Amino acid sequence: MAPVGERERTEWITAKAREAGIDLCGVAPASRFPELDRMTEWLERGHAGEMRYLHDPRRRSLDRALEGAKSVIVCGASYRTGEPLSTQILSEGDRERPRGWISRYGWGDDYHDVLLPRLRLLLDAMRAELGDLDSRAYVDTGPIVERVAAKYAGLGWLAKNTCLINQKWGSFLFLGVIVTTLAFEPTLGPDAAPPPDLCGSCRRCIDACPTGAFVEPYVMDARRCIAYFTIELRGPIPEEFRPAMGKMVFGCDICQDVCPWNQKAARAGSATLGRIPEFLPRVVPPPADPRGPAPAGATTARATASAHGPSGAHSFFAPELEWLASLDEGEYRRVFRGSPVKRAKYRGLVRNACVALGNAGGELGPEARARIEKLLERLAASPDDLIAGHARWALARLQAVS
Ligand code: B12
Ligand code: SF4
Ligand code: SF4
Repeated sequence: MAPVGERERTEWITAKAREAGIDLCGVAPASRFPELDRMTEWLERGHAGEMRYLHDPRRRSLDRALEGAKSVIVCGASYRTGEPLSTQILSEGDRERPRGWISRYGWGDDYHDVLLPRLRLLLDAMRAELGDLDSRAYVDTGPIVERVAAKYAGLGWLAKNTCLINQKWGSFLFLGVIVTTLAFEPTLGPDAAPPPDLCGSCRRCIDACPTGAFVEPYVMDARRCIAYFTIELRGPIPEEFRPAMGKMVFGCDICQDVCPWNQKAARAGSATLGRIPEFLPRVVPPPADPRGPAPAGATTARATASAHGPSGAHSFFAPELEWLASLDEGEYRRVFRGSPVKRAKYRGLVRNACVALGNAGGELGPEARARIEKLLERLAASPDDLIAGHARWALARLQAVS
């Protein structure tokens, strides 16, 4: 029987989401959220950097995103796997094979490709059971500030590191939304307040951010964030920030890794591990021998706990920096097909790997240093100015710490 009342619809969609493998689901009314009133000032201060799409005026209220919108269904999928945190791994260093850090959210398959089909399953079920309504599903791609919607759907609080944190699951959550003209009962009920802010007096994320990206608690200047530099920025990374980037080659997890709520979720063990296997770190088989059988296709195996895959294979978990810096464009495409890392583009990723190699100087043994200098000299002669410039910077930095 089709769910008729607003409350029944909400119970029904929440159960459907669970069936689709989604860890969290809630419904918010498509009303004006007070956080969005701060958006204009945030943009005027220039905090969005080159992310022009954030200026889209539809992002400031849900009814501008979809005319007649009544509800927004928000889904959260955990991407927390059993692997250690960046703060545990990178401090160890590796004299012979320095390793970089791909942010946890980039280890597995592209979350858009994993979450959107699940949201579309919900959309199909809604159309079949509730009639032909105007609804749209988005994961990042729509003019919606998903974390704000998630707060009012009861999924968590907007924390000082600007992430949405759920008390049980922590913040390693991907969010996706369905905006619809059909009314569902809000999960929090008509008068209930959203989940309380549990940051309290803590400020670990603010103090740990290596580039000082939080201009005040709850406010990020994206132009100082390593995730922005390594993923969104297409040109050169400002030199003043390069040393502080350490060995981050795609995104950054520090302000989440130091958060007690993620550490608490980790201590809870398997109860808070995500249910979606596509988010486990990929392992890339070595390129096929040109004299051998057909080339290996997209990445297949997954590494669950180790930094290394089978012999000759590379894991996305703490990958070798020399491997990343020496990829050619064809190999880059093979390795990162269907991965979030492809957003950085080839030249962006090699740029990032050069910076990380420059920052690895202090820990290198003599053989590794000689090999890396040779690699950077080759990249410094690249016809691509972006790669060549960052390779030259890395060489100079290595020499400065010798
Ligand atoms: C642009 C963007 C980025 C940018 C900017 C980040 C940012 N803080 O906005 C960059 C590239 C830096 C980035 C980084 C990351 N991102 Co991102 N990103 C987005 C995107 C596409 C839009 C977010 C947005 O609209 N930002 C605009 C600003 C205005 O939002 P805001 O920071 O929340 O700003 C508000 C506050 O400053 C507040 N405010 C202003 N003044 C004051 C004062 C006080 C006192 C208070 C209380 C508040 C306040 O008002 C502002 C307006 O609402 C969303 C997807 C989506 N469509 O929502 C994903 C999204 C937010 N990102 C996500 C992820 C996973 C990441 C990374 C973890 C990836 C990584 N590891 O590198 C990092 C996390 C870094 C961090 N600490 O936020 C997830 C977050 C999930 C979660 N649990 O929160 C999202 C939702 C993607 C998804 N679909 O899952 N991201
Ligand atoms: S992602 Fe890294 S650089 Fe960006 S705010 Fe968090 S700690 Fe700072
Ligand atoms: S580290 Fe502390 S202040 Fe930062 S988000 Fe976590 S609880 Fe909040």
